[in-house]
Amino acid sequence: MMFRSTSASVLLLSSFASFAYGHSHVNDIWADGDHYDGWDPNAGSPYPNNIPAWYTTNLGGNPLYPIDANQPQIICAKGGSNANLSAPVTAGAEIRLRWWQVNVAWPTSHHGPVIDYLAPCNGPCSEVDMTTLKFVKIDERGWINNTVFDEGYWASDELIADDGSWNVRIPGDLAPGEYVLRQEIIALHIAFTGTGPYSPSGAEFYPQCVSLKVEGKGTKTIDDGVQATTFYRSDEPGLMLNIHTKSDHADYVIPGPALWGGLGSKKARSFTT
Ligand SMILES: *[C@@H]1O[C@H](CO)[C@@H](O)[C@H](O)[C@H]1NC(C)=O
Ligand SMILES: *[C@@H]1O[C@H](CO)[C@@H](O)[C@H](O)[C@H]1NC(C)=O
Ligand SMILES: [Cu+2]
Repeated sequence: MMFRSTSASVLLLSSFASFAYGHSHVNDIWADGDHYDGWDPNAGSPYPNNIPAWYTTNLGGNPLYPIDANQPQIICAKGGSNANLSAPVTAGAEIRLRWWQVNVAWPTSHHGPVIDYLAPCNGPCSEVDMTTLKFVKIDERGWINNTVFDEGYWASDELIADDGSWNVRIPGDLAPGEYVLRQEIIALHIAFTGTGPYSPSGAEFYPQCVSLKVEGKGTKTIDDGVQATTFYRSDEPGLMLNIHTKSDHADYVIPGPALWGGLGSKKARSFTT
């Protein structure tokens, strides 16, 4: 979250300024009982060659904004490039990603939805050209209820309550093969701003790609995916709103395509290995 306080809402904006460092990376990944390190662009150490988290140059934890929504950086974050390892996971199992900043979990101020997408690599994900990836949305969760915060309780708050982590289930009937999982938090705390780099809004996108090798006896292939650069319209209602005016956002529409193949919004609530 890097911004200049140029709008009339200087007071409100400055109250978020203390979070201006590093809250955009997945630090841990669990799949089929194995733990993998994530990639922290701020750590100062070389990118490890044996992790499934895609490389990014997202120094400082800078988010992407609606002006980036139709640009290649929305696919797998700024400077995104392929991970060498695809983590084995059984179709039907849960993957758990933990979002982390320097010493704490995701910042409470950054309320918003958590969304998961999946794209087949049609070969090794380590070699796929990310601009050819066609994703389907396999999970989404947005506003939950009007408790706890003035802005209400959101998927991001559930993530914080679960040790900064978010679980997503790989569809049980998915055909074996290598896939890119793209998990994304969209923070809406300054989505009401609409000037300069935040034009038309200050919604913040935090995508992270993870390469997976799905195993099992499933037969369902993903043939109807779309490119990540077409997920969002920069001025859509789910990106242009002021969440601070009320705690009831029952009318909130999660951005992006419809859930794949009639999947319901059924995020797993607990993680067991
Ligand atoms: C992947 O492995 C190859 C061969 O070992 C290496 O040259 C390349 O730099 C690695 N890529 C990353 C992103 O680590
Ligand atoms: C609001 O959602 C939270 C998190 O899921 C839950 O713990 C709480 O019971 C819910 N409150 C109401 C009134 O539904
Ligand atoms: Cu931020």
